[in-house]
Amino acid sequence: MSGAITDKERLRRVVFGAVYKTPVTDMHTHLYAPAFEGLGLWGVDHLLTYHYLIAETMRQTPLSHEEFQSLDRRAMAEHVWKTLFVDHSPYSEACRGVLTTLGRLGLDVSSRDLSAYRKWYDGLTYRRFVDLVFSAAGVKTVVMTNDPFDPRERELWLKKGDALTRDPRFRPSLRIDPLLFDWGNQYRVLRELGYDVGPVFSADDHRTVEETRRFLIDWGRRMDALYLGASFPPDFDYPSDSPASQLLDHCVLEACGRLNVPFAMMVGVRRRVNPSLGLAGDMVGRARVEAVERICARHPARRFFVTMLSRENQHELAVLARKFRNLMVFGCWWFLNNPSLVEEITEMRCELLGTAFIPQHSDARVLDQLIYKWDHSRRVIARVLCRKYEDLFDTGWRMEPREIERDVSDLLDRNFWKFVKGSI
Ligand code: FIX
Ligand code: ZN
Repeated sequence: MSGAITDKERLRRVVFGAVYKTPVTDMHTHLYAPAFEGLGLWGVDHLLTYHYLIAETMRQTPLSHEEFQSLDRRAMAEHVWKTLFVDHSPYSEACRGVLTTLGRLGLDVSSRDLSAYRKWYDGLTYRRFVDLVFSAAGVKTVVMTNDPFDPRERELWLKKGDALTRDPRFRPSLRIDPLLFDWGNQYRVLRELGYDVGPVFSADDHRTVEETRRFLIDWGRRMDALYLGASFPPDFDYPSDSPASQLLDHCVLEACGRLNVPFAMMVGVRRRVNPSLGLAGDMVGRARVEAVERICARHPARRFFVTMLSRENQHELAVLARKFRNLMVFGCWWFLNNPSLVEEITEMRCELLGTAFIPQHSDARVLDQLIYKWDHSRRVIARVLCRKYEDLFDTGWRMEPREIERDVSDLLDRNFWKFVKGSI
């Protein structure tokens, strides 16, 4: 091989270069395109009031949850800043992320001057900031989490339609947790939208089944959704008599087939174990990998993106992916998105799955976060891949840079698109 890499120093440079320069497709975020009129969050005050930081602040502040929640956004941000950054060292992942982001935006992190950071954003528009952040983060596409059960978002889709999907950097997904887990309330939304469904979901109620399928297909098409998705509690079982299991079998997976899109399962979240914390009140629990196994086995023609929230589920999930080619493992989700766990999980996935997985998504809620979430993840992924390629090098195998670049492009971008399209 003429251009083969013949020393480990060059090998490491090629690996880090490939990981840092490959444009990313970020397959799960809570970001919004500029057309979503103010739903998109950005700026240092939203960075500081990210729910991860609220959870950490509530462990160190004398304020009650209620007192903290009564503050306005600026006051909340100032309180988080004082509590987590001034009164204590900000070495938690979410704190460090704020500083990585500010530094990468060119701000003097050592100044600790929050008012100067705020001032820097003056005069910027969200639209202009999107250009800046996508370039700084090396992200080419993000997938949004689009929820037709959110009244504000539903109204925008009904009013603006495909005007919401014109920015190719923001691609929609159709999120359906409320349908699966709150039918008793959410069936009314479907009725308001003209779908003739009943107050109780039953597979024997053929009208409700048909109309629910029609709703999913209509909204999947309206959004041009790349996938349908939902999160699941640790005790989710499949198949079962639960409405969620019945809806999957009779409506959701049918709709995915008609739309020819995957279904994304995010498994292992226990919602609002501490309701007073709001979004920060969710918890992790070890889930049943057997439920994922059975849904992949029973629906071989369907494709499933799966991420699990519990560290204890990661090895089982990676082994399961060796059994089912219609299962694509993705991301180090939420409480796993910390360098020590990203490293452990990514190394295990490389050893079990080679290049056939998607190592990360950002789950960003604030646009600026794309910068740190991908900076921190690239650093770890590059470190792990270096070890894997060095081990390979020690066998006598020799690689060209283009082969490493190919592998990294698969991991950070192409595996997602090939799985969406059904070509792997
Ligand atoms: O279900 C989800 O999409 C979770 O990612 C969110 O509920 C969670 O709040 C989050 O943003 C975690 O990073
Ligand atoms: Zn999410």
